[in-house]
Amino acid sequence: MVGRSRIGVIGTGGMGGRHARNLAGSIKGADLVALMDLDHERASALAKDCGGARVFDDGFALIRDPDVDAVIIASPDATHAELALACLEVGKPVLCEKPLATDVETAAIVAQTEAKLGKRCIQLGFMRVYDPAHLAVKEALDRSSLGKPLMFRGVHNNLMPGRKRSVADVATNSAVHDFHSACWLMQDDIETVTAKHVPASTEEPDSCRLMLIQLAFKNGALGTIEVNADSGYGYEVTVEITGEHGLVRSADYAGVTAWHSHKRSVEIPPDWLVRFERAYIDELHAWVQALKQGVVTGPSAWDGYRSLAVADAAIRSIDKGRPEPVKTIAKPPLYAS
Ligand code: ISE
Repeated sequence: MVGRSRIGVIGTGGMGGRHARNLAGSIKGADLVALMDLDHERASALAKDCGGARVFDDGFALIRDPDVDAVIIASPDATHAELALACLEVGKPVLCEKPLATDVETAAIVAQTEAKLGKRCIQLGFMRVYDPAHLAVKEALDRSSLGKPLMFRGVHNNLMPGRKRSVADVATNSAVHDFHSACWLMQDDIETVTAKHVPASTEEPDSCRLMLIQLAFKNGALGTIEVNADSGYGYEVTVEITGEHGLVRSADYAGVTAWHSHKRSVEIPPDWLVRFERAYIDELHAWVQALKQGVVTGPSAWDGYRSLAVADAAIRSIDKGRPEPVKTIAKPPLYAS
């Protein structure tokens, strides 16, 4: 793709709206040319805000449109896989928000379909790999002064008052970020998962307020991940890696510290859009630059599938009350590197 890339965004809620505004604002080399949402009014208002993109009522029509070069999928989770498959069908590059699918079997179909094409089209929206705080941890690990990584700790605190969440939703919609971060930073796959949860209410045992997940990596390293569906105070994501010679922890959110009425307070973000504001811009900039080179370089459909395979093991572990193996298909050669 040589000239400016013409991007269509499917889904104009929080995430899709952010991608659209970023595209229309600070991303060089690309233009927002199309938007799709079942909420036509919301999509039209966003199009007006973003300089007049065309508005579609059908995501598949947007994907097939000859004046759309590449697609961002930011619609509800359950639509991601079929829309990604439609992009593969017409060979259009796609930045697909996580999760790749809402179940591991469907995610496998998407990854295998792309693998059969023999060319990467899909990038997954695991934006933490573009987050300065996570990158600083990665760089510290790459300097290898810490020695061999032995333990991963992830804390993922959401703030979603009043939103009832199930075990499957927390595992496939939220924890997939942490599973991907763990594999990315530890440079290894997860072999076994032991998960437990605190229900949001005792009358609904499948509801999930908090999930605690223990990981056993293939190389013998360990991990723990806490996912809190509603922290009650704010939105925070931290990672910490223990190595043979020390440990590295991600820096806290660099918010404002305020002194007032005999108190000192530090700003804590309300959600991921604020906490990862920089990461979303850098993710989109990197994706667009790769489009111009005719390649896809960020997290892959295999990363999306693998994180759902871990989520599936966590769901089975909670259901059966025991450690569960991570079951995956054979890794296609397309994802070998
Ligand atoms: C949301 O969809 C995201 O992707 C956020 O990054 C994550 O923190 C949140 O739990 C998800 O619901």
